[in-house]
Amino acid sequence: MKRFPEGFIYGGATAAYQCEGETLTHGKGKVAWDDFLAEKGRFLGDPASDFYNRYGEDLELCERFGINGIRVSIAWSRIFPEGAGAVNPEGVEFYHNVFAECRRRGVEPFVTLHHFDTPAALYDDGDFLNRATVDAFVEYARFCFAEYADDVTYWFTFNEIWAVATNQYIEGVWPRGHQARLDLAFQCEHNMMVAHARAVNLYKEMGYGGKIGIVHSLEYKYPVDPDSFADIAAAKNEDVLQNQFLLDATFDGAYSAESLSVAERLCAVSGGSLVIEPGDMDELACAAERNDYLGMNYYQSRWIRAYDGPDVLHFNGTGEKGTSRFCLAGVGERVEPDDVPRTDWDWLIYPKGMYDLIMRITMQWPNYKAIYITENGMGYKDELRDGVVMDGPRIDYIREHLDWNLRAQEAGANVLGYFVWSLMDMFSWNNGYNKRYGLFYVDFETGERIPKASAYWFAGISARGQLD
Ligand code: BGP
Repeated sequence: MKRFPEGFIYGGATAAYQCEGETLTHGKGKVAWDDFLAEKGRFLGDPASDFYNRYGEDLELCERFGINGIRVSIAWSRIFPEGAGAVNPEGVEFYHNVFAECRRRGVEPFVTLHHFDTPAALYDDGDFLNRATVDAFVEYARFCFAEYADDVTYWFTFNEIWAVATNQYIEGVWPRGHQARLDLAFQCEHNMMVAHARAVNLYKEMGYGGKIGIVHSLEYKYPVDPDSFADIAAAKNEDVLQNQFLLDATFDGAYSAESLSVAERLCAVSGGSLVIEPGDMDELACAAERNDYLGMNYYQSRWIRAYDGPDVLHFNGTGEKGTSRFCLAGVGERVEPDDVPRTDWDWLIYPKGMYDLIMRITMQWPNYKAIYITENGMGYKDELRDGVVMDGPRIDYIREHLDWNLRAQEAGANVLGYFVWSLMDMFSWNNGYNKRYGLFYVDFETGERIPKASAYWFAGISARGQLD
């Protein structure tokens, strides 16, 4: 019998664009997704889960099911419709109301400032490749820190810089995406890390009493053949791209010689180079000891082998198992081992990878202070039959990850909470509405919420404080 520590957060995660709906109403400014999705014509960001109108119901469900923490993000363009300048008072008020309801229900809000939804005006000008977006982000952060100082104790600056970098500049599946531009991917990562550091430094220098950190999306990168130097090097390329470059910046405030040499080599593959502006490294260095925690999103790990061919990138956005390809010139090729199960979207189910990553962080960046697992969960084609959803595979997935999580805690890691992705079914960026993750089923026609079997199971874990 394994017990979670006192005060552990049994959370549910959401993100503004994926749950709120009301994408172009109540004074909200546009984001790039609005037109992009409309042009593609497969699905839209409306109605999502209609959280904008139903957050009261969702928080009531949290209270009833022992979910004592919720990840929400603030939609930047609800506050500043143009990204900067005029404020939309209705948007500001909305989040005050959400946070007040959280308090009433005893659900701690963990609030992210940016979850893939840069205001369109800034996105169109280059998103975070343009340093003007960095400046605008810091001003938006300044506004939120002051406005919600009494409402919010736990802040995160960004959700998953890696996802932005890969989807916009490597896989090219997000609005106006490019493919295989490793130089742009690294530049995006660096610039967003500077924005993070500036926001953290601002928060601490203003003397606010809460806590702040960042959410990274991490995957362990194993070489296919652990005895092959070429495979080890390929796995390291991906590791630097996704994990190490960002974690160095976060906790060392500097890039290690290894990360820099991989980054420079890979930028050169795309014909570019990494630009570090004067003052950037000072900001990073100053913020490195000021992070209060790391948010870690973990879904899967990867097996990589050496690869000499041209770029071959195919993203499985439809749930047709076995259609993914990720072979990147200069980096490596992802291979799916036969003995590792995968979801219909080719996501490898490998709970031990979470343990390996947590333990690596405790050893390589021992100043991490604390970790929250800010997302973990399973996308599944849930079916509502006779009013119930029996999502056994999701329960197994969460149980196994919680088990490895507890093993990491027993080995000395300081993990303070775990948020299931997702609290309720939501809109999925590349997959729309048939890839469901929620503890609560959402009927997207009516907005009705129905607790799945996993919600009852998770409530039991929370009530007993242990995994059985
Ligand atoms: C994470 C994102 C979430 C969510 C999740 C599931 O990377 O932070 O926003 O979307 O992945 O991804 P997907 O919906 O693509 O299956």
